[in-house]
Parts: sequence; structure tokens; C-alpha cells
Amino acid sequence: MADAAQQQSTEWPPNLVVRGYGKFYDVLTPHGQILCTVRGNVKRERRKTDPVAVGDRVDVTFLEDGEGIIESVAPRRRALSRQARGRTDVEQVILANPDQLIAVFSVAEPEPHPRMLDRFLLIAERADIDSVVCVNKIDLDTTGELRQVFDRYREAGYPVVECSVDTDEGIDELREHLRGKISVLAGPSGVGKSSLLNRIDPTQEIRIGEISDATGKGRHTTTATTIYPLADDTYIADTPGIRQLGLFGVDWDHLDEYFPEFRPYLDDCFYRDCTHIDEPDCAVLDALEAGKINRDRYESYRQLLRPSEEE
Ligand SMILES: Nc1nc2c(ncn2[C@@H]2O[C@H](COP(=O)(O)OP(=O)(O)OP(=O)(O)O)[C@@H](O)[C@H]2O)c(=O)[nH]1
Ligand SMILES: [Mg+2]
Ligand SMILES: [Zn+2]
Repeated sequence: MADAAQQQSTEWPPNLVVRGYGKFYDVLTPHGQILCTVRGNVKRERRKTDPVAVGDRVDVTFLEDGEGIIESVAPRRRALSRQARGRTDVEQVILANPDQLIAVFSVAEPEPHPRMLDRFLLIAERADIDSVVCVNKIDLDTTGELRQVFDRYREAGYPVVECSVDTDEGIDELREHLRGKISVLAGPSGVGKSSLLNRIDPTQEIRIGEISDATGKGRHTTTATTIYPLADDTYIADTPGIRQLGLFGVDWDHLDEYFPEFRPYLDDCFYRDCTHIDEPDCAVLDALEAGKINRDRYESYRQLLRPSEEE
């Protein structure tokens, strides 16, 4: 362990990519933040992924004019990624090297989208990234009914934080989850990701958007992923709202393992390669019948595995 840790500390450059603008990147270095371009070979060597992504650790050459050049990118420890649009074999990195995903959804305006949340949790499980479900705008849920769709995630074992930027409820709890980690706030447009960040650290003054009266959806106000340092060892990335989450790198034969609430049962199915759809003596289906696995989450699993079938 000590050896591995030591090795990593020597290989892990301190410079952190905090924002990208086309060809340019803001890189936070021990000597301050500098604007960098990327050496050509870095791009040539990394065609199946974003050559440089926000959250990457990089080696830089400092130029005399205060700018820099990214010479190389340290191997990513992990990455929260989606599929690049129209390219099944190309990875689009949402954030490199996060410790945890804060999946933000709202109880209303826009209304909850549990299938998309399931997909977020899946890409995080796949990449070995912890998740926290953040249910925002609970001020719009005066009866407490709207937030019930998120109960399934608590049942599945995920931490669920209910909060409101307007009333401040849950903000301290969210802050606790962030401490000492690199977190990525992700979710649909308009759920309040940037508003939460402003509330957590009012010095940031990040632009927030409006909700369209016509569609009840957000207006994609945040356009580039940006990492904000909050305190020593605490970083948070704000990301643009996502419309569709293309799954990248999911091993469909092991989809069941990405549903943490299924895991206790997976060794007890009669067939070793049980898909838990219609096999006899299936421990997952038994757990479902016994009410130990939430039916909506199971349906989400089934739909992911057999997308063509009617729900
Ligand atoms: N009622 C209510 N409105 C909120 C809350 N949090 C955010 N909003 C509003 O929701 C709208 C969208 O907020 P943003 O922070 O821009 O949402 P976002 O998730 O960053 O959206 P994108 O950047 O487009 O992905 C703004 O009008 C906020 O004022 C909340 O807790 N309660
Ligand atoms: Mg935003
Ligand atoms: Zn089974």
C-alpha cells in the first residue's frame, strides 16, 4: 500500500485542469492559475477519449508570457463518462478523477426523471465512483409527495439529501458530503446545480438560469464544466445540464452488478449467468417478490437490458 501511494504521489502532477474552452484550458498550478494549450502529440495519442478533460492532472511547461503548454496527461484514476454523440466507441469525459457524483434532480421545475437518474448512477457504479442523490427544490413540495419518487434510491442504499436553495434546508448536509473530496454536480438543466454551488460558497457568483414557462425545463445556462476549489482538498465541479445520457463502457453481461441492491442476491440464482428476467430459481426475482428490491428500480434494470420490450 505504502509503495503504491508513494509511487502515485510522484506520478501525480499537482496541476489540475479546471476548465476548458475549445483549444484552451485553465490549469490550476501551485504557482496560480494559467491558460494553457495542448502539445499536439497528446491529442494524437488519445483518440478514443477526450485528450484533455476537466479534472485531469497534467504536466505543463510554463511560458514566459504567463501561459503554458500541457505536455502530458496523468493516467486517469477514474472518470465519469458518457458516450460521445453518435460514436459508440468514443468516450466523452464529464469529469476526470472525481471522488463522487452528486446527482442533482429537482422535485419539480423540471419534474423528476428517475430513468435518467438510474443511468447516472449506473455510469458512476461502472466507473467505481460513489454517488449521492441530491433532491433539490423541496420548497416546491409542500405536501412531501413529490419527493417520494426518490425513496427508491434510499432503499437501494444511496445517500439521499433533500435540499432547497431557497430555504437553505439540507445545504449543511450537502456540505458535509463534499468535505475533502472532488465532487461532480451533474443532472438535467434547471435543477439548480449552479444555484447549489453559489449557496454552498457564496463567493463564487456563478451564473444561474431561468426555467422556461413553456416547457418547465432549464435553459442550459452552464455551458462548460468548471472545477471550483472550495477549501483545502475540497473541489466541486459544476457541469452543463444533460439532455440525454449515452451509456459508455457498460458491460451488459454484468449490468446486475451495477445495481447495488441486487448484489446480495447475485450468488444465489440457480443459473450462474442468470439475467433475472424469467429464469427459474432466481434470487433477484424472489427478492423482488418479497419486497426487498424496489420494483421501479427493477423495471429500470429490465428496460436497460431489454430496451425493445414494452414497459
Ligand atoms: N424554488 C426553487 N428554485 C430553485 C432552487 N434552486 C434553484 N432554483 C431555480 O432554478 C433555476 C435554475 O437554476 P440553475 O442553478 O441555473 O440550474 P442548473 O442546474 O445549474 O441549470 P443548467 O446550468 O442549465 O444545467 C433558477 O431560476 C433558480 O433560481 C430551489 O431550491 N428552489
Ligand atoms: Mg448551471
Ligand atoms: Zn437471477
